[in-house]
Amino acid sequence: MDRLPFPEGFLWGAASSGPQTEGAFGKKHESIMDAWFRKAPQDFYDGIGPELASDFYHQYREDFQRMKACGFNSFRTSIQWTRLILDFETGEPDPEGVRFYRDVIETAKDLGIRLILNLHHFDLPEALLEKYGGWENRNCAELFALYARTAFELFGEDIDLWTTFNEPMVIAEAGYLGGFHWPKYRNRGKAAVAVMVHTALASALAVKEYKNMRLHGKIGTILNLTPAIPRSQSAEDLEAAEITETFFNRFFIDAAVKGTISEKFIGLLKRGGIAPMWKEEDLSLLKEGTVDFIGLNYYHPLRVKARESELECEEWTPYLYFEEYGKPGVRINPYRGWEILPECLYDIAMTVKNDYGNLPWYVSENGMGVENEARFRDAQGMIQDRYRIDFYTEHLTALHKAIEEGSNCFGFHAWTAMDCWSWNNAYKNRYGFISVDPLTEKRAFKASASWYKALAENNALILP
Ligand code: BGP
Repeated sequence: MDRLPFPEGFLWGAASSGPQTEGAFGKKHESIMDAWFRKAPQDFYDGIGPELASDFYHQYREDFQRMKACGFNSFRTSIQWTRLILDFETGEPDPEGVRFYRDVIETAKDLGIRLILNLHHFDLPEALLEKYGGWENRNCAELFALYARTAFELFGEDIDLWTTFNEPMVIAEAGYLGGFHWPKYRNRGKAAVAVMVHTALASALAVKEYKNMRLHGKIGTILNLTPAIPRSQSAEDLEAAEITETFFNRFFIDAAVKGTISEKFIGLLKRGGIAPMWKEEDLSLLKEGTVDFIGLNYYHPLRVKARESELECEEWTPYLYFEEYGKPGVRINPYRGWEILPECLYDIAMTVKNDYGNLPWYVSENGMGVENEARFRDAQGMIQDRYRIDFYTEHLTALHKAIEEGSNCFGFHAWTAMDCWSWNNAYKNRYGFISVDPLTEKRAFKASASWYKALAENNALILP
């Protein structure tokens, strides 16, 4: 048996988010996800929306006990802007939201679960989309900083790890390029760039607020670095991968860690005739708002190739320069359509070490979503999710290698603790250590729960 030890004090736990777990109970405002479901329920798998989610709003006390039983020493969730804030223009909090989050924080603390609080997980208030055009408008960055300040004032004494955004790239990509999240625009490259710039700025402004308040904790952001792998070593395919990296990966990590926008990114915009939509002053703000750490979500790589046919679209979009490449014969998770390639987690870890000053970082999401897990129930009714244990084992082995080689990783968070609602995929694919029946909201441990507990308690991966 091989024993792969992890650094002392390593964070073990899972991530989730407010909009995917709490349910809409008691919220005074709609997020864009709530509004999307109201306007187009047919977009959602099995017609299930975010109103109930996994009922964390009522069950969080028991849910934290369950997480403890999975060996968690930490957990990330997000505050919903639309729950905490009553008045978006002033940042005035809603007492009911304050009471809820205060109790969530206390409950986790009492059980010795370190809470990482995130401020934005795809859930912009619908009112700000309607009034300002959402993240396309710089004003939303200022309003986000007001909201962040309120959160720091309320909970800054109790929380020592904060993050500003989860996967801001997905906001631009899914909402303005790929058309699969609200507001469902396709190939609006210029708007996508505005969203990227303004979310990066919003994060920097929040970091700056936090640092000005001289609180005791640390603040970071959570990004998805989906490695771009070229189809071949031809100049054209290499360029396609380079552009994908520049646009989809490096923009946010450069902005958050170095406080810069790269020449390569600016060159790409120039090539598309897009004028930079930031002011000199914004570049200084990025510099003043660099993070203390980063969280990186990793699920799958993205294989790309040079375009083989011209893309027909009215506006500039980064998809003009590359297209996805489905390599035959690779391992795929068929339920999600995502390639399984654990060694990329090693590459990501080494990228942080080599290109970003070996900044402290952690794996903030990694996991495998599987459809219809009920078929894996054993005679006792427990879901035997061996595939999930194997998935994590392989990824943790790759991570361990990078840590051995000096990558400054301080934790691993699975996606996720309990099965949860996942945007338009709703409850299609299940990711949890704990199953949730979306009709009855009943919970049950899967086999992976006790496996994870042993992993966390040993602070080591034991390989058979
Ligand atoms: C990540 C998001 C999570 C979660 C996860 C799985 O990108 O940060 O919020 O949704 O993906 O997504 P899905 O359920 O769509 O497979």
